[in-house]
Amino acid sequence: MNFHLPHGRYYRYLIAVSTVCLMFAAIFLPLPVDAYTPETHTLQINARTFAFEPGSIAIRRGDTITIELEALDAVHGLYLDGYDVNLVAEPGKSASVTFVADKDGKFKFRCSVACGALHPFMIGELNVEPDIPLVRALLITLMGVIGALAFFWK
Ligand SMILES: [Cu+2]
Repeated sequence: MNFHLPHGRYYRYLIAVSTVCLMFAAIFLPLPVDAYTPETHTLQINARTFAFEPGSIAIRRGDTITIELEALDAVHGLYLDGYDVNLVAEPGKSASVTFVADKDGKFKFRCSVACGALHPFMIGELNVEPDIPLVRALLITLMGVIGALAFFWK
C-alpha cells in the first residue's frame, strides 16, 4: 500500500480548506458563552468650529446610544449617516437623541448647519462594530493566524 503524508501544493490547499472550514464552524456553531449583552452609552459630543470632539466613536451593534451634542462656540448640527439622526445645538443649549445602533458599519456624522468656511470638513465617524461575542471573535482570529502560519510556513 502506498501511504505517505501529503506534501507540496496539495498540502497547502488542504490547510487552506480546513482552516476555512474551522473558521466557519467558529462563526456558526453555538458556543456555551454566546450572546452579546447590549450596553447603554451616553456620548457627549462637543462641536466647535470646525470639528467634533471626539471625532471618532466606537460602539457595538445592539447598544443603546444617547448622543448629547454640545455647541461650544456657534450653532452646530450633527447629522448621522445611515441612522436618520439630526441634532442642532446652540451654545448653552444642548440637544440629544437616543436610539438603538441596529446596523453595523462605519457611519460618518457631519455638521448640518452652515457654520463657516471649513464647515464641509466638519466630519466625525461612528464605528458600529458587529456584536460578535468576544470568545467567538478570538477563536476566529486564532484560527486565521494558525491557518496563515501553516500555509506560509517554509
Ligand atoms: Cu457646520
